[in-house]
Amino acid sequence: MRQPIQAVTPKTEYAEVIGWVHEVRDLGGLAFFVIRDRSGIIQVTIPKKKVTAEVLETVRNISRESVVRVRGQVKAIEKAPGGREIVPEELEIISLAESPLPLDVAEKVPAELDTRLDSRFLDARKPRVRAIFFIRSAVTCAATAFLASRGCINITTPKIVAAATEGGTELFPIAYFEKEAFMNQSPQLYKQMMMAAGFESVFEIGPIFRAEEHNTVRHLNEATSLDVEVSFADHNDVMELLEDLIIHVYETVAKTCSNELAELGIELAVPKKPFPRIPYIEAIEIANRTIEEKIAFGGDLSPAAERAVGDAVGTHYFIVDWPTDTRPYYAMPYPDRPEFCKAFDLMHPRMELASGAQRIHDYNLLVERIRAKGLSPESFEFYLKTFRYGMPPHAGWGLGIERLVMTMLDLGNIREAVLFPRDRHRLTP
Ligand code: ATP
Ligand code: AMO
Repeated sequence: MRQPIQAVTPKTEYAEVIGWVHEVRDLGGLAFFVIRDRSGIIQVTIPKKKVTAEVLETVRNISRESVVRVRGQVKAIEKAPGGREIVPEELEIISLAESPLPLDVAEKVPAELDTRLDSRFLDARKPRVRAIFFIRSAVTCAATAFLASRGCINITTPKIVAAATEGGTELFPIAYFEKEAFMNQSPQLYKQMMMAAGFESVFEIGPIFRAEEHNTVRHLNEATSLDVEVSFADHNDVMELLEDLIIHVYETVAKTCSNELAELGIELAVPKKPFPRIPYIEAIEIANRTIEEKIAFGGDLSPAAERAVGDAVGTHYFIVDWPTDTRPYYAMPYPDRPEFCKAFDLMHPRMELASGAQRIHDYNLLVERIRAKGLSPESFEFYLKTFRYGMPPHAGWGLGIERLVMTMLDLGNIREAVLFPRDRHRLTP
Protein backbone atom coordinates (compact mmCIF):
# COMPACT_ATOMS: atom_id res chain seq x y z
CA MET A 1 0.00 0.00 0.00
CA ARG A 2 1.23 3.45 -0.91
CA GLN A 3 2.22 5.62 2.00
CA PRO A 4 2.24 9.41 1.90
CA ILE A 5 5.92 10.38 1.86
CA GLN A 6 5.61 12.43 5.02
CA ALA A 7 4.40 9.32 6.87
CA VAL A 8 7.70 7.52 6.22
CA THR A 9 9.89 8.22 9.25
CA PRO A 10 13.42 7.07 10.14
CA LYS A 11 11.70 4.39 12.24
CA THR A 12 9.65 2.99 9.35
CA GLU A 13 11.08 -0.37 8.36
CA TYR A 14 9.61 -0.93 4.97
CA ALA A 15 7.78 1.47 2.67
CA GLU A 16 6.12 1.80 -0.68
CA VAL A 17 5.84 5.32 -2.05
CA ILE A 18 4.58 6.67 -5.35
CA GLY A 19 5.47 10.13 -6.51
CA TRP A 20 7.25 12.35 -8.97
CA VAL A 21 11.00 12.25 -9.51
CA HIS A 22 12.17 15.58 -8.13
CA GLU A 23 15.89 15.20 -8.66
CA VAL A 24 18.24 12.58 -10.11
CA ARG A 25 21.93 12.33 -9.33
CA ASP A 26 24.23 9.61 -10.53
CA LEU A 27 27.52 9.49 -8.72
CA GLY A 28 28.97 6.39 -10.26
CA GLY A 29 28.75 3.69 -7.66
CA LEU A 30 25.81 5.38 -6.04
CA ALA A 31 22.73 6.90 -7.60
CA PHE A 32 20.19 9.04 -5.80
CA PHE A 33 16.89 10.38 -6.65
CA VAL A 34 14.37 12.30 -4.68
CA ILE A 35 10.67 11.44 -4.92
CA ARG A 36 8.03 14.00 -4.18
CA ASP A 37 4.33 13.75 -3.43
CA ARG A 38 2.16 16.51 -2.01
CA SER A 39 3.18 15.67 1.53
CA GLY A 40 6.94 15.97 1.07
CA ILE A 41 10.09 14.45 -0.39
CA ILE A 42 12.14 11.33 0.28
CA GLN A 43 15.51 10.25 -0.97
CA VAL A 44 15.92 6.97 -2.80
CA THR A 45 19.46 5.69 -2.66
CA ILE A 46 20.73 3.08 -5.08
CA PRO A 47 23.98 1.38 -4.16
CA LYS A 48 24.48 0.02 -7.65
CA LYS A 49 26.28 -3.14 -6.60
CA LYS A 50 23.59 -4.13 -4.17
CA VAL A 51 20.36 -3.69 -6.13
CA THR A 52 18.84 -6.03 -8.72
CA ALA A 53 19.65 -5.74 -12.41
CA GLU A 54 16.03 -4.81 -13.01
CA VAL A 55 16.20 -1.87 -10.62
CA LEU A 56 19.45 -0.76 -12.23
CA GLU A 57 17.93 -0.87 -15.70
CA THR A 58 14.95 1.18 -14.54
CA VAL A 59 17.22 3.76 -12.91
CA ARG A 60 18.95 4.23 -16.25
CA ASN A 61 15.65 5.16 -17.90
CA ILE A 62 14.30 7.48 -15.25
CA SER A 63 13.76 11.14 -16.11
CA ARG A 64 12.88 14.03 -13.83
CA GLU A 65 9.14 14.45 -13.09
CA SER A 66 8.28 10.89 -14.09
CA VAL A 67 5.86 9.13 -11.76
CA VAL A 68 7.56 6.17 -10.10
CA ARG A 69 6.76 3.55 -7.53
CA VAL A 70 9.44 2.52 -5.07
CA ARG A 71 9.29 -0.30 -2.57
CA GLY A 72 12.10 -1.07 -0.21
CA GLN A 73 13.80 -0.84 3.13
CA VAL A 74 13.86 2.44 4.95
CA LYS A 75 17.13 3.46 6.55
CA ALA A 76 17.71 6.20 9.04
CA ILE A 77 20.36 8.49 7.62
CA GLU A 78 21.17 11.97 8.79
CA LYS A 79 22.40 13.35 5.47
CA ALA A 80 19.12 12.70 3.70
CA PRO A 81 16.08 15.04 3.83
CA GLY A 82 13.81 14.02 6.71
CA GLY A 83 16.61 11.81 8.07
CA ARG A 84 15.64 8.69 6.09
CA GLU A 85 16.05 7.08 2.71
CA ILE A 86 14.66 4.11 0.82
CA VAL A 87 16.87 1.50 -0.79
CA PRO A 88 14.67 0.01 -3.50
CA GLU A 89 13.90 -3.63 -3.97
CA GLU A 90 11.28 -2.72 -6.53
CA LEU A 91 11.31 0.31 -8.77
CA GLU A 92 8.71 0.94 -11.43
CA ILE A 93 8.24 3.81 -13.84
CA ILE A 94 4.50 4.37 -13.91
CA SER A 95 4.52 7.36 -16.25
CA LEU A 96 7.66 8.54 -17.98
CA ALA A 97 8.11 12.32 -18.29
CA GLU A 98 9.46 13.71 -21.54
CA SER A 99 12.70 15.66 -21.52
CA PRO A 100 13.43 18.49 -21.54
CA LEU A 101 10.74 19.76 -19.18
CA PRO A 102 8.94 22.99 -20.14
CA LEU A 103 9.55 24.17 -16.59
CA ASP A 104 12.01 23.31 -13.83
CA VAL A 105 9.89 22.09 -10.94
CA ALA A 106 12.91 22.01 -8.64
CA GLU A 107 13.26 25.75 -9.36
CA LYS A 108 16.99 25.65 -10.06
CA VAL A 109 16.15 27.61 -13.19
CA PRO A 110 13.69 30.39 -12.29
CA ALA A 111 10.83 31.01 -14.71
CA GLU A 112 8.74 34.05 -15.63
CA LEU A 113 5.12 34.00 -14.49
CA ASP A 114 3.91 33.61 -18.09
CA THR A 115 6.04 30.51 -18.65
CA ARG A 116 4.81 29.14 -15.34
CA LEU A 117 1.17 29.74 -16.25
CA ASP A 118 1.64 28.12 -19.67
CA SER A 119 2.56 24.91 -17.82
CA ARG A 120 0.54 25.50 -14.69
CA PHE A 121 0.18 21.78 -13.95
CA LEU A 122 3.96 21.55 -13.63
CA ASP A 123 4.24 24.86 -11.83
CA ALA A 124 1.67 23.65 -9.28
CA ARG A 125 3.94 20.71 -8.43
CA LYS A 126 6.21 23.18 -6.65
CA PRO A 127 5.68 23.08 -2.89
CA ARG A 128 5.50 26.88 -2.79
CA VAL A 129 2.74 27.01 -5.38
CA ARG A 130 0.84 24.15 -3.81
CA ALA A 131 1.07 25.96 -0.46
CA ILE A 132 -0.76 28.95 -1.97
CA PHE A 133 -3.64 26.80 -3.16
CA PHE A 134 -3.75 24.75 0.03
CA ILE A 135 -4.17 28.04 1.89
CA ARG A 136 -6.72 29.31 -0.63
CA SER A 137 -8.71 26.13 0.03
CA ALA A 138 -8.45 26.72 3.79
CA VAL A 139 -9.67 30.30 3.22
CA THR A 140 -12.82 29.33 1.30
CA CYS A 141 -13.57 26.38 3.62
CA ALA A 142 -13.15 28.58 6.71
CA ALA A 143 -15.34 31.30 5.19
CA THR A 144 -18.03 28.75 4.31
CA ALA A 145 -17.99 27.23 7.82
CA PHE A 146 -18.07 30.66 9.41
CA LEU A 147 -21.02 31.89 7.36
CA ALA A 148 -22.92 28.63 7.86
CA SER A 149 -22.36 29.01 11.62
CA ARG A 150 -23.94 32.46 11.37
CA GLY A 151 -27.03 30.98 9.73
CA CYS A 152 -26.28 32.04 6.14
CA ILE A 153 -27.71 29.83 3.38
CA ASN A 154 -25.27 28.83 0.65
CA ILE A 155 -26.84 29.70 -2.70
CA THR A 156 -25.88 29.38 -6.37
CA THR A 157 -27.05 32.02 -8.81
CA PRO A 158 -26.89 32.09 -12.62
CA LYS A 159 -23.71 33.10 -14.39
CA ILE A 160 -25.46 33.64 -17.73
CA VAL A 161 -27.63 36.70 -17.33
CA ALA A 162 -29.65 39.25 -19.29
CA ALA A 163 -28.58 42.46 -17.53
CA ALA A 164 -25.57 44.23 -16.08
CA THR A 165 -25.51 44.79 -12.34
CA GLU A 166 -22.66 47.18 -11.76
CA GLY A 167 -23.65 49.83 -14.27
CA GLY A 168 -23.49 48.44 -17.78
CA THR A 169 -19.77 48.58 -18.49
CA GLU A 170 -17.20 45.79 -18.35
CA LEU A 171 -19.54 43.10 -19.62
CA PHE A 172 -18.72 40.02 -21.65
CA PRO A 173 -21.50 39.48 -24.18
CA ILE A 174 -22.23 35.91 -25.22
CA ALA A 175 -24.40 34.28 -27.84
CA TYR A 176 -27.38 32.69 -26.12
CA PHE A 177 -29.49 31.12 -28.85
CA GLU A 178 -31.33 34.03 -30.47
CA LYS A 179 -30.99 36.34 -27.45
CA GLU A 180 -28.31 38.68 -26.22
CA ALA A 181 -26.82 37.56 -22.92
CA PHE A 182 -23.83 38.31 -20.71
CA MET A 183 -21.50 36.61 -18.27
CA ASN A 184 -22.52 37.74 -14.80
CA GLN A 185 -20.47 40.54 -13.24
CA SER A 186 -21.77 39.91 -9.73
CA PRO A 187 -24.56 37.94 -8.02
CA GLN A 188 -25.80 41.31 -6.75
CA LEU A 189 -29.35 41.28 -8.13
CA TYR A 190 -29.92 37.61 -7.32
CA LYS A 191 -28.72 37.77 -3.73
CA GLN A 192 -31.01 40.77 -3.19
CA MET A 193 -33.90 38.87 -4.78
CA MET A 194 -33.36 36.13 -2.19
CA MET A 195 -34.05 38.74 0.48
CA ALA A 196 -37.49 39.18 -1.09
CA ALA A 197 -37.75 35.38 -0.98
CA GLY A 198 -37.39 35.52 2.80
CA PHE A 199 -34.09 33.59 3.02
CA GLU A 200 -32.89 36.35 5.42
CA SER A 201 -29.17 35.65 5.00
CA VAL A 202 -27.36 34.08 2.08
CA PHE A 203 -23.87 33.66 0.71
CA GLU A 204 -22.25 32.45 -2.46
CA ILE A 205 -18.68 31.79 -3.52
CA GLY A 206 -18.59 31.87 -7.27
CA PRO A 207 -17.05 33.31 -10.41
CA ILE A 208 -17.62 36.89 -11.56
CA PHE A 209 -16.71 38.05 -15.03
CA ARG A 210 -15.43 41.53 -15.82
CA ALA A 211 -14.25 42.74 -19.19
CA GLU A 212 -11.53 44.90 -17.68
CA GLU A 213 -9.43 46.18 -20.57
CA HIS A 214 -6.39 46.98 -18.51
CA ASN A 215 -3.83 44.43 -17.45
CA THR A 216 -2.87 44.98 -13.83
CA VAL A 217 -1.41 42.86 -11.04
CA ARG A 218 -4.71 43.01 -9.14
CA HIS A 219 -7.40 42.54 -11.80
CA LEU A 220 -8.64 39.38 -13.42
CA ASN A 221 -11.25 38.92 -16.11
CA GLU A 222 -12.62 35.98 -14.20
CA ALA A 223 -12.43 36.40 -10.45
CA THR A 224 -14.00 34.63 -7.47
CA SER A 225 -16.33 36.58 -5.28
CA LEU A 226 -17.63 35.77 -1.83
CA ASP A 227 -21.01 37.47 -1.72
CA VAL A 228 -23.17 37.93 1.34
CA GLU A 229 -26.62 39.47 1.77
CA VAL A 230 -28.50 39.83 5.06
CA SER A 231 -32.04 41.01 5.77
CA PHE A 232 -33.07 43.32 8.61
CA ALA A 233 -29.46 44.50 8.67
CA ASP A 234 -27.78 47.79 7.87
CA HIS A 235 -24.31 48.60 6.57
CA ASN A 236 -22.84 48.59 10.09
CA ASP A 237 -24.16 45.09 10.80
CA VAL A 238 -22.65 43.62 7.67
CA MET A 239 -19.35 45.45 8.16
CA GLU A 240 -19.09 43.72 11.53
CA LEU A 241 -19.89 40.39 9.91
CA LEU A 242 -17.17 41.00 7.32
CA GLU A 243 -14.67 42.00 9.99
CA ASP A 244 -15.45 38.82 11.97
CA LEU A 245 -15.13 36.73 8.83
CA ILE A 246 -11.70 38.16 7.96
CA ILE A 247 -10.45 37.54 11.49
CA HIS A 248 -11.87 34.01 11.54
CA VAL A 249 -10.26 33.19 8.19
CA TYR A 250 -6.86 34.56 9.27
CA GLU A 251 -7.04 32.67 12.57
CA THR A 252 -7.95 29.42 10.81
CA VAL A 253 -5.12 29.76 8.31
CA ALA A 254 -2.66 30.58 11.11
CA LYS A 255 -3.82 27.49 13.01
CA THR A 256 -4.18 24.95 10.22
CA CYS A 257 -1.63 25.96 7.59
CA SER A 258 1.58 26.41 9.57
CA ASN A 259 3.63 24.23 7.19
CA GLU A 260 2.36 26.09 4.13
CA LEU A 261 2.95 29.49 5.74
CA ALA A 262 6.49 28.38 6.59
CA GLU A 263 6.98 27.21 2.99
CA LEU A 264 6.01 30.71 1.86
CA GLY A 265 8.03 32.42 4.57
CA ILE A 266 4.96 34.17 5.96
CA GLU A 267 4.43 35.03 9.60
CA LEU A 268 0.74 35.65 9.58
CA ALA A 269 -0.49 38.47 11.80
CA VAL A 270 -4.21 38.17 12.55
CA PRO A 271 -5.87 41.60 12.18
CA LYS A 272 -7.57 43.03 15.24
CA LYS A 273 -11.11 44.22 15.75
CA PRO A 274 -12.48 46.84 15.24
CA PHE A 275 -11.03 47.82 11.88
CA PRO A 276 -10.91 51.65 11.69
CA ARG A 277 -13.89 53.23 9.87
CA ILE A 278 -12.65 56.18 7.83
CA PRO A 279 -15.19 58.41 6.09
CA TYR A 280 -14.55 58.90 2.37
CA ILE A 281 -13.87 62.64 2.82
CA GLU A 282 -11.20 61.92 5.41
CA ALA A 283 -9.66 59.20 3.25
CA ILE A 284 -9.14 61.54 0.31
CA GLU A 285 -7.74 64.18 2.65
CA ILE A 286 -5.20 61.66 4.00
CA ALA A 287 -4.28 60.54 0.48
CA ASN A 288 -4.00 64.10 -0.87
CA ARG A 289 -1.39 64.96 1.77
CA THR A 290 1.16 62.77 0.02
CA ILE A 291 0.07 61.83 -3.51
CA GLU A 292 0.84 63.91 -6.59
CA GLU A 293 -2.37 63.46 -8.56
CA LYS A 294 -4.89 64.78 -6.02
CA ILE A 295 -8.29 63.11 -5.70
CA ALA A 296 -11.19 65.54 -6.15
CA PHE A 297 -14.42 65.04 -4.19
CA GLY A 298 -16.45 62.38 -5.97
CA GLY A 299 -13.42 60.67 -7.47
CA ASP A 300 -12.53 57.05 -6.87
CA LEU A 301 -9.36 56.38 -4.92
CA SER A 302 -6.46 55.74 -7.31
CA PRO A 303 -4.07 52.88 -6.50
CA ALA A 304 -1.60 55.52 -5.25
CA ALA A 305 -4.29 57.01 -3.02
CA GLU A 306 -5.20 53.56 -1.65
CA ARG A 307 -1.55 52.93 -0.82
CA ALA A 308 -1.18 56.37 0.82
CA VAL A 309 -4.16 55.77 3.11
CA GLY A 310 -3.02 52.17 3.69
CA ASP A 311 0.42 53.38 4.78
CA ALA A 312 -1.16 55.93 7.12
CA VAL A 313 -3.56 53.39 8.69
CA GLY A 314 -1.30 50.33 8.58
CA THR A 315 -4.03 47.71 9.04
CA HIS A 316 -7.28 46.51 7.49
CA TYR A 317 -9.80 49.38 7.54
CA PHE A 318 -13.12 50.48 6.08
CA ILE A 319 -13.78 53.53 3.94
CA VAL A 320 -17.37 54.52 4.74
CA ASP A 321 -19.89 57.22 3.78
CA TRP A 322 -19.19 57.39 0.06
CA PRO A 323 -20.71 60.08 -2.17
CA THR A 324 -23.90 58.54 -3.56
CA ASP A 325 -22.91 59.35 -7.13
CA THR A 326 -19.77 57.21 -6.90
CA ARG A 327 -21.70 54.06 -6.01
CA PRO A 328 -24.11 51.78 -7.89
CA TYR A 329 -27.83 52.59 -7.93
CA TYR A 330 -28.67 50.04 -5.24
CA ALA A 331 -26.69 51.79 -2.43
CA MET A 332 -28.93 53.42 0.20
CA PRO A 333 -28.48 57.20 0.56
CA TYR A 334 -28.51 58.62 4.12
CA PRO A 335 -32.01 60.09 4.58
CA ASP A 336 -30.67 63.31 6.15
CA ARG A 337 -27.80 63.87 3.67
CA PRO A 338 -28.68 61.99 0.48
CA GLU A 339 -25.49 63.08 -1.29
CA PHE A 340 -23.77 60.41 0.84
CA CYS A 341 -24.73 56.75 1.04
CA LYS A 342 -24.43 53.79 3.37
CA ALA A 343 -21.74 52.15 1.27
CA PHE A 344 -18.30 50.94 2.32
CA ASP A 345 -15.14 49.37 1.04
CA LEU A 346 -13.01 47.01 3.07
CA MET A 347 -9.38 47.86 2.49
CA HIS A 348 -6.14 46.01 3.08
CA PRO A 349 -3.26 48.51 3.33
CA ARG A 350 -2.28 47.45 -0.23
CA MET A 351 -5.69 47.49 -1.95
CA GLU A 352 -9.47 47.16 -1.85
CA LEU A 353 -10.74 43.75 -0.78
CA ALA A 354 -14.51 44.16 -0.64
CA SER A 355 -17.38 46.53 -1.39
CA GLY A 356 -20.76 46.63 0.24
CA ALA A 357 -23.70 48.72 1.34
CA GLN A 358 -27.08 48.86 2.88
CA ARG A 359 -29.36 48.58 -0.14
CA ILE A 360 -32.36 50.58 -1.20
CA HIS A 361 -35.44 48.46 -0.46
CA ASP A 362 -38.00 51.09 -1.49
CA TYR A 363 -39.25 50.44 -5.02
CA ASN A 364 -39.82 54.08 -6.02
CA LEU A 365 -36.46 55.28 -4.74
CA LEU A 366 -34.72 52.39 -6.53
CA VAL A 367 -36.39 53.23 -9.85
CA GLU A 368 -35.37 56.86 -9.37
CA ARG A 369 -31.76 55.86 -8.72
CA ILE A 370 -31.65 53.53 -11.74
CA ARG A 371 -32.91 56.41 -13.93
CA ALA A 372 -30.42 58.83 -12.35
CA LYS A 373 -27.63 56.46 -13.48
CA GLY A 374 -28.93 56.68 -17.05
CA LEU A 375 -30.17 53.08 -16.99
CA SER A 376 -33.59 51.87 -17.99
CA PRO A 377 -35.85 50.38 -15.30
CA GLU A 378 -37.50 48.19 -17.98
CA SER A 379 -34.39 46.08 -18.36
CA PHE A 380 -34.38 45.46 -14.60
CA GLU A 381 -38.03 44.40 -14.39
CA PHE A 382 -37.25 40.86 -13.12
CA TYR A 383 -35.31 42.49 -10.27
CA LEU A 384 -37.57 45.47 -9.61
CA LYS A 385 -40.61 43.19 -9.38
CA THR A 386 -39.21 41.69 -6.19
CA PHE A 387 -39.36 45.13 -4.54
CA ARG A 388 -43.13 45.44 -5.08
CA TYR A 389 -44.34 42.51 -2.98
CA GLY A 390 -42.67 42.95 0.37
CA MET A 391 -38.92 43.56 0.38
CA PRO A 392 -37.22 43.74 3.80
CA PRO A 393 -34.42 46.20 4.53
CA HIS A 394 -31.11 44.49 3.74
CA ALA A 395 -27.38 44.95 3.33
CA GLY A 396 -24.45 42.95 2.03
CA TRP A 397 -21.03 42.84 0.45
CA GLY A 398 -18.81 41.16 -2.11
CA LEU A 399 -15.26 40.11 -1.22
CA GLY A 400 -12.65 39.15 -3.83
CA ILE A 401 -11.17 35.79 -2.83
CA GLU A 402 -8.03 36.22 -4.94
CA ARG A 403 -7.32 39.60 -3.40
CA LEU A 404 -7.86 38.20 0.06
CA VAL A 405 -5.34 35.41 -0.61
CA MET A 406 -2.96 37.75 -2.43
CA THR A 407 -2.80 40.25 0.44
CA MET A 408 -2.71 37.55 3.12
CA LEU A 409 0.30 35.87 1.48
CA ASP A 410 1.92 39.05 0.19
CA LEU A 411 1.86 37.82 -3.42
CA GLY A 412 3.11 40.27 -6.02
CA ASN A 413 0.55 39.37 -8.66
CA ILE A 414 -3.10 38.30 -8.29
CA ARG A 415 -2.48 35.59 -10.92
CA GLU A 416 -0.41 33.75 -8.30
CA ALA A 417 -3.66 33.16 -6.41
CA VAL A 418 -5.56 31.65 -9.37
CA LEU A 419 -4.93 28.23 -10.85
CA PHE A 420 -5.79 29.19 -14.42
CA PRO A 421 -6.06 32.97 -14.61
CA ARG A 422 -8.02 34.73 -17.30
CA ASP A 423 -6.62 38.08 -18.32
CA ARG A 424 -6.53 40.30 -21.39
CA HIS A 425 -4.01 38.02 -23.09
CA ARG A 426 -4.67 34.63 -21.59
CA LEU A 427 -7.44 32.23 -22.52
CA THR A 428 -5.47 28.98 -22.13
CA PRO A 429 -4.76 26.75 -20.37
P1 ATP B 1 30.52 9.33 2.57
O1 ATP B 1 30.35 10.64 3.28
O2 ATP B 1 29.23 8.55 2.50
O3 ATP B 1 31.64 8.53 3.04
P2 ATP B 1 32.08 9.53 0.09
O4 ATP B 1 32.96 10.72 0.18
O5 ATP B 1 32.60 8.22 0.28
O6 ATP B 1 30.80 9.77 1.05
P3 ATP B 1 30.21 8.76 -1.95
O7 ATP B 1 29.80 7.68 -1.04
O8 ATP B 1 30.51 8.40 -3.37
O9 ATP B 1 31.47 9.57 -1.36
O10 ATP B 1 29.10 9.91 -1.95
C1 ATP B 1 29.17 11.01 -2.78
C2 ATP B 1 28.40 12.12 -2.13
O11 ATP B 1 27.13 11.70 -1.74
C3 ATP B 1 29.11 12.63 -0.89
O12 ATP B 1 29.04 14.04 -0.90
C4 ATP B 1 28.30 12.07 0.25
O13 ATP B 1 28.32 12.92 1.37
C5 ATP B 1 26.92 11.94 -0.37
N1 ATP B 1 26.16 10.82 0.17
C6 ATP B 1 26.58 9.56 0.32
N2 ATP B 1 25.63 8.77 0.81
C7 ATP B 1 24.56 9.55 0.96
C8 ATP B 1 23.24 9.32 1.41
N3 ATP B 1 22.81 8.12 1.79
N4 ATP B 1 22.40 10.38 1.44
C9 ATP B 1 22.80 11.61 1.05
N5 ATP B 1 24.00 11.88 0.60
C10 ATP B 1 24.89 10.86 0.56
P1 AMO C 1 -17.17 45.24 -6.57
O1 AMO C 1 -17.34 45.51 -8.01
O2 AMO C 1 -16.40 46.23 -5.76
O3 AMO C 1 -18.58 45.10 -5.85
O4 AMO C 1 -16.51 43.80 -6.38
C1 AMO C 1 -16.34 43.23 -5.11
C2 AMO C 1 -14.93 42.71 -4.91
O5 AMO C 1 -14.63 41.73 -5.90
C3 AMO C 1 -13.26 41.80 -6.24
N1 AMO C 1 -13.13 42.09 -7.68
C4 AMO C 1 -12.11 41.67 -8.46
N2 AMO C 1 -11.03 40.95 -8.19
C5 AMO C 1 -10.17 40.70 -9.20
N3 AMO C 1 -10.35 41.13 -10.47
C6 AMO C 1 -11.45 41.86 -10.79
N4 AMO C 1 -11.61 42.28 -12.04
C7 AMO C 1 -12.38 42.17 -9.76
N5 AMO C 1 -13.54 42.86 -9.72
C8 AMO C 1 -13.97 42.78 -8.45
C9 AMO C 1 -12.65 42.94 -5.43
C10 AMO C 1 -13.85 43.77 -5.07
O6 AMO C 1 -13.65 44.50 -3.89
N6 AMO C 1 -22.01 43.91 -6.11
C11 AMO C 1 -20.89 44.52 -5.42
C12 AMO C 1 -20.68 43.92 -4.06
C13 AMO C 1 -21.80 44.26 -3.09
O7 AMO C 1 -22.13 45.44 -2.94
O8 AMO C 1 -22.29 43.31 -2.47
C14 AMO C 1 -19.64 44.35 -6.27
O9 AMO C 1 -19.56 43.55 -7.17
O10 AMO C 1 -12.04 42.38 -4.27
